[in-house]
Amino acid sequence: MTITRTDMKEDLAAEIRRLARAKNAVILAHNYQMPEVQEIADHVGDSLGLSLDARKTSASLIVFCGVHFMAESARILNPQKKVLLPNLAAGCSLADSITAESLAEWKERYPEHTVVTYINSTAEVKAMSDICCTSANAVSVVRSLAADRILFTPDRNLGRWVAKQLPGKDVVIYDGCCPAHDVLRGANAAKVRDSKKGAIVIAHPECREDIIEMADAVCSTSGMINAVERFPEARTFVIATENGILHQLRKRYPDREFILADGCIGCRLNCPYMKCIGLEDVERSLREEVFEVNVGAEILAGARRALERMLAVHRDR
Ligand code: CIZ
Repeated sequence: MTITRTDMKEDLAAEIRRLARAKNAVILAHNYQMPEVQEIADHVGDSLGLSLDARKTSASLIVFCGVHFMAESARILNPQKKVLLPNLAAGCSLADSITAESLAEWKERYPEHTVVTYINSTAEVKAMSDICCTSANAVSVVRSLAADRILFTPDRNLGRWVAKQLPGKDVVIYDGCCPAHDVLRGANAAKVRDSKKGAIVIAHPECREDIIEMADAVCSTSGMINAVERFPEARTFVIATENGILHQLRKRYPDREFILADGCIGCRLNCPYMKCIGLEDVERSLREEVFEVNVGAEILAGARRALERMLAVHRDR
């Protein structure tokens, strides 16, 4: 009998599920993870959905298949639980574009402004912020604030999108970005769209303004999956975000065509950090209980306050 790569993957996936049951663990995976990792997860979603899943789980162990700040947020919302990140190399260029020092400098420049920080940031930066947001709730979070002067960090594209929708707010925007989104240009995406008659463009708000302007829908990754239903006549969708999302889109809508807005199979719309976790890492993570994500008490309390304020915007609705 020949043992194929598929057999090996299936064995590994079965072992992961066995370990997760034995250890009362929940596996959370972001929409950008590799398809085989999404398949073994209990929940797959965007930052907001996964934060909510992390908060309501009764599991004692959370294995977070995403990038570091996501596992850190799960830990902040569940300080009594053990949170594991299967590969410590899973960082985030956007989160690294702002530090506690650079935020302190911006806060000094804009002392009257309320600091709204995108969840794609370190715990230290969250702790220095008034409130957090995700791409799914950035507009409603800023709208909910009594303050009119906002310092939005760290993603400049998301900040511009929020500011455009809330003209009554004076939004100062920090200069960070996600390279996997910022690389895309409108001219490139328009060429892809025009090659398919009637194609609909769905974009993530981390994309540049020229992409946002041509998009038929702008949403978080989970919002993008749901947005397809708003266009029942459309057969082809041009997707402006990281290539990992294609797995959920094709699974949920097997009769539709999804193509990436850069026209190639994710060679540019690719986050190397999101792809550092493989099934072997998840299996080891569960077996050895590595790598535990910890946050110091003082920073945890500050970051939790900013995250809880964000979650309250949903509760209050
Ligand atoms: O999943 C998304 O939409 C991303 C990349 C961020 C978020 O805020 O959820």
